[in-house]
Amino acid sequence: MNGDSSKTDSAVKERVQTKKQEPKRFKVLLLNDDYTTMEFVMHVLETLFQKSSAEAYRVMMQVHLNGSGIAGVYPWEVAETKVDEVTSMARAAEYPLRAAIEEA
Ligand code: TYC
Repeated sequence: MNGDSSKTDSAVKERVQTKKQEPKRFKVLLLNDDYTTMEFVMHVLETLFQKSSAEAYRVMMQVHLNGSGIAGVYPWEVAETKVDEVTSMARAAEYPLRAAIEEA
């Protein structure tokens, strides 16, 4: 072995990031309205957010009673896609259901 390899090793180590940056996460919120049916909101939660029927009911009631509720938490691009999917599913069924994104 020669002394040069330890120099190389430390040169590499100096560039290693010691503090890991956690990727930001975003809440997809469903918003309450007076026209979308409870059944449709549960259907959205079960199909787009992989909720069990019990969990879908719980989230739907949270939205109905408090104005908004968390459908899921995702990286930014996934959250954006979920909002688009909620919007197009709602429009196709002619409901005014809306979703929003908030930093988690
Ligand atoms: N408030 C609606 C009703 O009484 C139900 C509802 C729940 C609508 C959740 C939207 O995100 C929503 N039919």
